[in-house]
Amino acid sequence: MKKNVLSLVVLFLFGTMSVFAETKTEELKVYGNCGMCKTRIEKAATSVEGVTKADWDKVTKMITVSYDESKTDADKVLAAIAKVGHDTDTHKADDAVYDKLHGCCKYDRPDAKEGEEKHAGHDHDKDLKKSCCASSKTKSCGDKKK
Ligand SMILES: [Cu+2]
Repeated sequence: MKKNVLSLVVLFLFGTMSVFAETKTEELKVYGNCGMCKTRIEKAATSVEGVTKADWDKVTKMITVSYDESKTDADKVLAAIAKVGHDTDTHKADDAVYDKLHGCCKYDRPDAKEGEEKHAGHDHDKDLKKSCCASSKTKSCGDKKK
């Protein structure tokens, strides 16, 4: 008898959950540098059907996304973000796409190949970061592409 009550409670809980599960909010790791990255990442995330909110933090490198679970999932969101050049823990951006990013957006890739991504001796990217990414304002970077 007690078991029956318990399973009823469990069933009830699941029922309640599915009502609230329509919109799911998750925090996910996305690699990037500056305000331009933020714009690019959030634009990619919100372009996924079902995503209602996307907010990327350039300090923590975490994106908070809210989406309709019946329409999409975290995997699709991360895939869309990787497509515009930003690595995530589950999806890697194409090298070609990454290479086209603005200088100050060339974040340190989590799986950077030794000697290839990091040139010892000169540090263009560091200087760029200092000059164009010191400010959190998106425009300060000056989008040079296209
Ligand atoms: Cu950037």
